[in-house]
Parts: sequence; structure tokens; C-alpha cells
Amino acid sequence: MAELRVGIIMGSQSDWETMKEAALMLDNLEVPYETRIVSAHRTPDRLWEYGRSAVQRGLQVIIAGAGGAAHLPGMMASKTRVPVIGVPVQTRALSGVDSLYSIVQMPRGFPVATMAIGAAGAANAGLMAAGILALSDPALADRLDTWRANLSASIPEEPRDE
Ligand code: RP5
Repeated sequence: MAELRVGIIMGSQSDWETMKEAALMLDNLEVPYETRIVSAHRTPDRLWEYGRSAVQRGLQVIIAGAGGAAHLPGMMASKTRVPVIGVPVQTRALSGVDSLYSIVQMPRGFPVATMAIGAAGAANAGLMAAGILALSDPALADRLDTWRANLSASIPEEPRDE
């Protein structure tokens, strides 16, 4: 089995619709990952155990998505030195601004690399994780370069009526 490198965690089943964009990106780039529901509020012991064991389990990046009072990414960053990428899930009440502010405004000493709100942020979290891992993985770096070149090549030079 391929070596586990990325953990994708989320506060609720309801976050999966957004967070699967990160998983799809890692699938595309052939980066091994696991997915878990880990809630800062509903399963705090699970959060603590996940953070405590992250290094010894071989996780090199953690992507954490949550909405509303989105404490999961910040609490995970407090528990492990594994880099945490935060994804603010779009909420109905405040359109995800609440999630964004909850995740981005970390105190000095415990950073969370915060992405955009919603699906684009989740997809970019996958790319960011791949970029970090590519620093020490030339084959992944090649795949990421190819993915980026293909995206650029897919953009037409002129707009057209749709
Ligand atoms: C957060 O509360 C989760 O990350 C989710 O975005 C939000 C709502 O959760 P559910 O009530 O849908 O389970 O903890």
C-alpha cells in the first residue's frame, strides 16, 4: 500500500461535499491520503488523538475543513507540528465569512494556511498539499507541473458566446 502522506479531516459529514474537492485533486496527482470526520466540538477526544499521533503515523500535511465556529484547523495546529491547511466551508447563515474568520485569525505561534471559502478553497488545499510534498518528491513535482501546464493550455485566448 502507498505511504500515507495527507490527512483530510472535516468537522461533519455535511462538509464532505466541499472537502471531496481536495480528495479529487489528490487522486488526480496520485497522492495517498485518508479522510476522517473529526469535530472540535462533537468529538474533541478524537481531535486530540488525531493530532497527537499525526507525526508518528507519517502524516506530512493535514487539510482541515469546517464551517461556522470552525475551530478544527486551529485546534489541530495547536496539537501537531504537521502543517495544517484550513478550508472554510460555506455556511448558509453567513456564507462562510464566519468560517473564514474562525480559521484565518490565528494567534502568533500556531499558523493555519487558510484557503478561500468553499469548493475552490478545498481544491486549492489539495494543490497546496501536493506543492509542499513535491519539494521532496521529484515524481510528484513532475505530475504537478504537468497538471498546471494542462490547466493553462485549457484556457482559450478569446471569449466566446456560450
Ligand atoms: C461544523 O458545523 C462543521 O464543520 C459543519 O460545517 C458545521 C455544521 O455541521 P452539521 O450540523 O451539518 O453536522 O462543526
